[in-house]
Amino acid sequence: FKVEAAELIVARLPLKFRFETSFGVQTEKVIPLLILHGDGVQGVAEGTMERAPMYREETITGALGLLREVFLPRILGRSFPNPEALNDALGSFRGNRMARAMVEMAAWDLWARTLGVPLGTLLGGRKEAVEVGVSLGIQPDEAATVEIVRRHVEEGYRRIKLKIKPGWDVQPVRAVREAFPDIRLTVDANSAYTLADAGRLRALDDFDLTYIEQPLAWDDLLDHAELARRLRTPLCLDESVASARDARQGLALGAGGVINIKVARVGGHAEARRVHDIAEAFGAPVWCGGMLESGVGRAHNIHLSTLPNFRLPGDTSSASRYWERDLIEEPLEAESGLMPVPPGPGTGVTLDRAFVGEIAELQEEHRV
Ligand code: OSB
Ligand code: MG
Repeated sequence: FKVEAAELIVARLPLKFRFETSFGVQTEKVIPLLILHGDGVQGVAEGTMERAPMYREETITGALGLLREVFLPRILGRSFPNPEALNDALGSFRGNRMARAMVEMAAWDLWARTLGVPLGTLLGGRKEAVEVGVSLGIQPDEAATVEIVRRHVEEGYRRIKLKIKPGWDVQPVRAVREAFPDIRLTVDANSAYTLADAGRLRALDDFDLTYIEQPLAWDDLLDHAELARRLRTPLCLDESVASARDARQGLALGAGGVINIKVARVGGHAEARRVHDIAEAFGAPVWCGGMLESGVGRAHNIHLSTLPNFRLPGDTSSASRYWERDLIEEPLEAESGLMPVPPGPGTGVTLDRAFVGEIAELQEEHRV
């Protein structure tokens, strides 16, 4: 496929809900998009970095500069046999995996559309629908937590994940477990604890959680391994796995028994598949995380989730939960906790150019 031109867009969408996590409150999403134009087809990807480096170290401003000045000049006007060759052309630049993933993921979509094949099929996936759960932000109190869980359990989500932070952990988990003894329940701390909190975290062992997601520092593996030895509940790594090597070392250390794969966090689909394969070799299940993406990023996530070791429900819940209006034309709605894989070539979804044009705060075209 040939990369003839690229478009960079930044759109903003208000969230339907207030999303509170251990690192703050979010009420809108700033969404960077990259469109790569080939011969009569285009590939689209979404950046999952945010304005501020809260989740990991990357930022939207940094990614835009890097794309303009370094990544796009290396690929514009060139032809590549496949997305991995394009990724190689980005050289051995360090870090910045989310920025790099924008290029790599758009290239996968472009290539799959060139070949007329669904992205998931090209990655080696087989499912026609994937199991999904939901990630629920911190609520004002126990009653509100039980209520919002009830709504999502009734909608059929196959796993409920509660955000926790020090001072708000055992209380919501106990309340939800008492109300719903049989649901698949997990928690996500987004790195809010340290090893000194091991006693507090051990109290969570009483509630039959499937895993505790990223309790310790975003760049730590060793302390997670120590914590894992002190708890019965498995740990799930999110922030701390930025590569297949991190996954191998984390699993070898016993830092986690489960991995949340976010395709952009690890630098794209090829690296995500390597993380998937390594986890499979260790007998560890993976699931597909999310970053409150628009339909563009969510479609990529759904296709990736069709690989066989995605054995636990992902975070890609229905688009209508997040937005009044999505950036794509197709609805991405789960039915009884099953999210259909959008059919057709590539990601199977179409950017709503008119709507994106209306809400874009930046739109630029790059060509050689
Ligand atoms: O830790 O998984 C996380 C959202 C933004 C940043 C980090 C995380 C999340 C979520 C939301 O949990 C998942 C989603 O609904 O997309
Ligand atoms: Mg997480």
